[in-house]
Amino acid sequence: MILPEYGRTLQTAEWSPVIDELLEGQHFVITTHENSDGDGLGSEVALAKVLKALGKEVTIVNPTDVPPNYQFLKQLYPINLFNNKSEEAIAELSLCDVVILLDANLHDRMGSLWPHVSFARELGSLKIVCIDHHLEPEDFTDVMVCESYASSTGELVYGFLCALQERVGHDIFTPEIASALYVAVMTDTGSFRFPKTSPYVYTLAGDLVGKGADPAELYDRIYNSLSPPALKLLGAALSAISILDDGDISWLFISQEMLKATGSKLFDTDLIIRYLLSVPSVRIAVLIVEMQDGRTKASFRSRGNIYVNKLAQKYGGGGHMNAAGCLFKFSSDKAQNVLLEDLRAFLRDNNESK
Ligand SMILES: [Mn+2]
Repeated sequence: MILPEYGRTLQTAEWSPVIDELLEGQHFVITTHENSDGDGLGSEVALAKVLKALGKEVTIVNPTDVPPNYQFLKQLYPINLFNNKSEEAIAELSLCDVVILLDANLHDRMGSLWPHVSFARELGSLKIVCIDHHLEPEDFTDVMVCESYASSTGELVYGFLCALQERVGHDIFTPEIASALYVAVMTDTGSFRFPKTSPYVYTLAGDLVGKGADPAELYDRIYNSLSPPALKLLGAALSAISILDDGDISWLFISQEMLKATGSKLFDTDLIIRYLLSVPSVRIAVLIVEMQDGRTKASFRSRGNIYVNKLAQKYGGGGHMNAAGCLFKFSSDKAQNVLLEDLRAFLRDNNESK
């Protein structure tokens, strides 16, 4: 199996199509995937501030709300929540020249926003630009930069801003832009320790600190931010983890009942998955969450050369080699049965192809 290209950086010329679109457009909507994370949000804020400073109209509109530990990013740039009734957001979409999708490469990752984007595009000259680092991009945009070697979308946006800076001929980084990008890169590299943390990532992180990002403060805001209910959920979740198949699989199911009993929310489950890989023998970690609307969310993590995005794809999801996820449109009982069986077959296949 071929590993993703590692540590490459895009040449300035390779950014030209994106630079052209962004310098030409006047009215922008920036968005990211549902259940946004630090990479999507930090990248959005950084890019919005740069475009704004270049005299553009820029609105960030997301399909789901900002998690509590990233709310401080709203002080750097307003982040709007889209809901279908929001006339203002719909008007915004129909007015804009360019929609920029960050940290996602499938149209349905835009959630409730997509029907409006697609409608506005049919009506007028709306362009879609995408910057992302997930595997297997879908062909639905006008300009797509999707580089799976990159640790984060933030890493790509940083490279883009360096190229843009050359084109416009003046410094475009401010301490706030550096901070937003630092958040993006820090969170998607698991604080600079995941496999794609190349020498270049450390260099760019150093540059961002030099430009005014404060690593201690940003780390503290994001990671020391558990609410008491989230801490209770973590306790309940840790004792519910099962280690299966001689230590190959770690498995955790979080029910609505667990969320209710601890007073926690869906986004409080995001911090839990990292504990599932903390047992060295584990090759695949699975977190299954029963959602309020009857659907089931599954997240996968893996160690080494196991492409969990392939597993997620089977159910319409996607992601990276070592981190992926999907959404089942049916109950958690059924999802667990289907998944465990498929997962065992998947691991067997992986053993054979080794
Ligand atoms: Mn990302």
